[in-house]
Amino acid sequence: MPFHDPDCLFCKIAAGEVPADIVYSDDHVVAFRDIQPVADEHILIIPRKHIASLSHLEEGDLDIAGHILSAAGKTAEKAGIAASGYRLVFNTGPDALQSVFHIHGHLIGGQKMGWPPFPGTRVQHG
Ligand code: DGP
Repeated sequence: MPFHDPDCLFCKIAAGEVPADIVYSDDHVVAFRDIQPVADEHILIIPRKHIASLSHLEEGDLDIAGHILSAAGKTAEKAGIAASGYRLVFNTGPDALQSVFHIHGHLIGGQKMGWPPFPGTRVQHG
């Protein structure tokens, strides 16, 4: 898989080819506001390297995973939600409704949230 996939929307955002409301960026990641926010604050954190999903992370990408997690706190700080709290969600695969196949953590906050995060009854196992 090449570092930059010319057909990938989030690769284009990382390269500055598609505009986005960028909150934080460094050599490894870019964090920008989601175009369809589900919370008062909703920011996507992506690696600059094209990786389709969490399931496609390889041993050699572990530093990238660390950079994404490390950027979450810095991004939350910049967005002013570090103290009030936030979630970092990685929709992965069809059940989770992943729609863009370039790893992205949804950093959501700016309001009180519920748990569990989905409506309906919890499935009982065992
Ligand atoms: P997911 O469904 O987990 O793959 O999330 C993809 C998110 O990407 C979704 O919440 C909407 C967001 N999104 C899609 N296209 C764009 C875009 O062009 N710009 C921005 N900022 N966000 C986008």
